[in-house]
Amino acid sequence: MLTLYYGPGACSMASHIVLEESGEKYEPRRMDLAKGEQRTDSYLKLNPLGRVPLLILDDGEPLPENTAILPYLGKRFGLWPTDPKGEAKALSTVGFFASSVHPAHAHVGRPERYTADASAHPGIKEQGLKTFHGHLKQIDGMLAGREWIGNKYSVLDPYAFVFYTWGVRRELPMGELKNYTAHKDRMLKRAATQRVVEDEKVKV
Ligand SMILES: N[C@@H](CCC(=O)N[C@@H](CS)C(=O)NCC(=O)O)C(=O)O
Repeated sequence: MLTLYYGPGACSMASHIVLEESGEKYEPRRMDLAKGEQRTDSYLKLNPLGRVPLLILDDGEPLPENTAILPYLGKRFGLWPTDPKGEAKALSTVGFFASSVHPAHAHVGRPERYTADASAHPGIKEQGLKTFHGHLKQIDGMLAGREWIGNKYSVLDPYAFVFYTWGVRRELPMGELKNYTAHKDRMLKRAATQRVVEDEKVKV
């Protein structure tokens, strides 16, 4: 059985939604990131990176990083393209989300990662928010004229949904992003998304 370590409202919500939707029995393990549970010795033994999500595979082996976890879950549950071009495009999107969109937001929430000089934090946060907003607009563009990020619903969609909720959290004018807002509404019609949003107490 799979186990997912997740933090409410964190990027792990993507894997949480996928697992919830899979119909497979799994063990959800909630982490209190604000309390620093991700830095306890017992957790660091499982994931020395000290982050969520962490997926524990059936044989007990830990797998960190969205870039690995989401394709793995997608392949397991039929939520990942099977043709080479479709798969390459999905990996391209996962790479963009994990290495551009997510770190832009980290500048807003974790400026101390980028400089020890606290007087520079407001500038880092401000620029991070602008960059993050720009990426959300790009995602809105990716969704123009389509229901889902790929040709059909896949693990990319819960991942995109996470960033929408972060835009709401940062009080960005998300309603202006019409395609992305319609995508968020489609996500919210899915029972698994509803259950996870309720469980993680996420504002959308
Ligand atoms: N590259 C990692 C980043 C994971 C990450 O930064 N997770 C955040 C939550 S969204 C976290 O665990 N933060 C806790 C911390 O930084 O202490 C991935 O995409 O899986």
